[in-house]
Amino acid sequence: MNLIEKTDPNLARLISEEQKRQQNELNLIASENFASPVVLEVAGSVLTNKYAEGYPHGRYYGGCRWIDALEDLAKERANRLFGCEHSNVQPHSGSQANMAVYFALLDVGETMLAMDLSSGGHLTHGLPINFSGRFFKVISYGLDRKTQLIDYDKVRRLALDHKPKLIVAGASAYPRVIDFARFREIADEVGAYLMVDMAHIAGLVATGHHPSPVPYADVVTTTTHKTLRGPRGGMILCRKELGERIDRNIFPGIQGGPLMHIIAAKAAALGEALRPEFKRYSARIITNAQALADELLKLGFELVSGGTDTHLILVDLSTSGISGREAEEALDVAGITVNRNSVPFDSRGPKETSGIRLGTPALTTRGMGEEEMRTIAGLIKNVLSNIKDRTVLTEVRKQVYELCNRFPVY
Ligand code: DSN
Repeated sequence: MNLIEKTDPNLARLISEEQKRQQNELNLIASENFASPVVLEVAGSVLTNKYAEGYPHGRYYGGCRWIDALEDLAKERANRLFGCEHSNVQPHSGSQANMAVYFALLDVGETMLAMDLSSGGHLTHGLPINFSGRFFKVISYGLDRKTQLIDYDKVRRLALDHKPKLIVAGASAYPRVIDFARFREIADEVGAYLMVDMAHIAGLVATGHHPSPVPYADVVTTTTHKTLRGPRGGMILCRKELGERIDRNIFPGIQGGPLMHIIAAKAAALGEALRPEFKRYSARIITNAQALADELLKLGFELVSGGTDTHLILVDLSTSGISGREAEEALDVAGITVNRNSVPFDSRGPKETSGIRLGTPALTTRGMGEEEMRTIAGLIKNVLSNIKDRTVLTEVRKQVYELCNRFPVY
């Protein structure tokens, strides 16, 4: 940091302010985490200087001998961690991982079946204004109104009616275990490929705390920075016979030069995830989420599906009189960072929403446990019962600051 301070104080100040924000606020964004100092160091290394278009031992640039070894290492660790035959560690993001898979398995205009965004899916699972919705014919499935779980019977009916070439499972706002075996059965019945986007749960899958999609899916995509706690980026895992098609659709299909500093940081994070400490961390993410959910329920909140099996909780504020946006903004003032989120069958639009999404990966990395989760549920209750009362918000802000002080991020 010293060098930046000397040479570019304006930029240094902005980074330092963000670092303070991360230390002094409670990060409950389900898709965020704190990468380890090693991952940060590797992501900031000289590897950023190297172009390496192509794949290990088949590059379009000279000087790639160490880069090749490094990408091989990342792939070998990904294969070992997830028990898969082939991995591609080059996707710059989860969206690009998904794009490459769609282009590998579908022609433009062909049909895919995926979960819609308002039920907990993702932009790249077929939102009409996303590339996925523009390039492909997308049929969407959602949740059962009563149980708020994936309506597998409806998925099957839609699959039988529309004969998709690809079925996509996986979500960005679904708190329960996903039944990948059931998805496989449905895909087999209609002769579809099955892709699982496990971005949110990758860390839990790595440690066996969520069933793995790898034995069931033709292709699995993920990001590397959520529960997996690596650098921002994406990754694709698949069976050997699909490997070449997938690789070609990342490069030269949709990407140019790989980000070698990020691929090295992925290798570092995958190495960390292979250690026993990560397994314990992963287990604590879930016990923390369940403690938070339990306390929120005791305090009278409604949770989508009544709780969680994972790192993620969806609080349904429909009957509380406040919207997701209002809740997000009041919590932000009090130093509690969350995101507004649609709830199943939401009557409000995506800018307003009727819910908030909470997740425990980041706070668990800080070392917080069930006791802190119960305290935080109380702070959330206090804020959301008094969203217009600045005195209450300021008082909660102080409590948040004190709690954060006890759990340094770095
Ligand atoms: N934006 C991510 C999330 O918050 O879940 C998904 O890409």
